[in-house]
Amino acid sequence: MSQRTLVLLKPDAVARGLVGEIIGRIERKAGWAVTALELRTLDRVTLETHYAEHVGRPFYEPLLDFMASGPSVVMVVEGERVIEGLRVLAGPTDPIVASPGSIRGDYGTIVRENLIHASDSEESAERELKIFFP
Ligand code: YYY
Ligand code: MG
Repeated sequence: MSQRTLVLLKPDAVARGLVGEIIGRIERKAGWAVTALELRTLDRVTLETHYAEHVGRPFYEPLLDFMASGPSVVMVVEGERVIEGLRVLAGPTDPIVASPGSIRGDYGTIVRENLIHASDSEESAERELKIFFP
């Protein structure tokens, strides 16, 4: 079942020079392909829309400040079961509990600076792709 998902390589991934490493890992999954890619500093309105489910949470404002702090890589990735697969490749939200071998588990320590966003369901992917690629 081929799907499309929205992937963000967050400002920490770009600042740390991990973009090539992370994209390489995505590309090496059989049949997955990056079909759109742009370096973009995300604006407040885009981030508020994207993270609407978290409004009011204690981490919300620092998260938006962090996500606007520098350029991100905004991507569409397509392929077999790519929505579920990218969540597995990214690992759980907290990089300390994310398994080694996952992107967050291999490169992260701080929850806010967890390197990558990937849509968490078909509904989220459809919603988020429209936000970033209207
Ligand atoms: O989908 P995912 O990115 O794994 O986590 P969410 O629970 O949707 O949270 C979005 C984003 O918010 C997370 O990637 C880091 C940040 N965050 C945080 O800074 N502190 C928390 N306690 C929870 C999430
Ligand atoms: Mg989420």
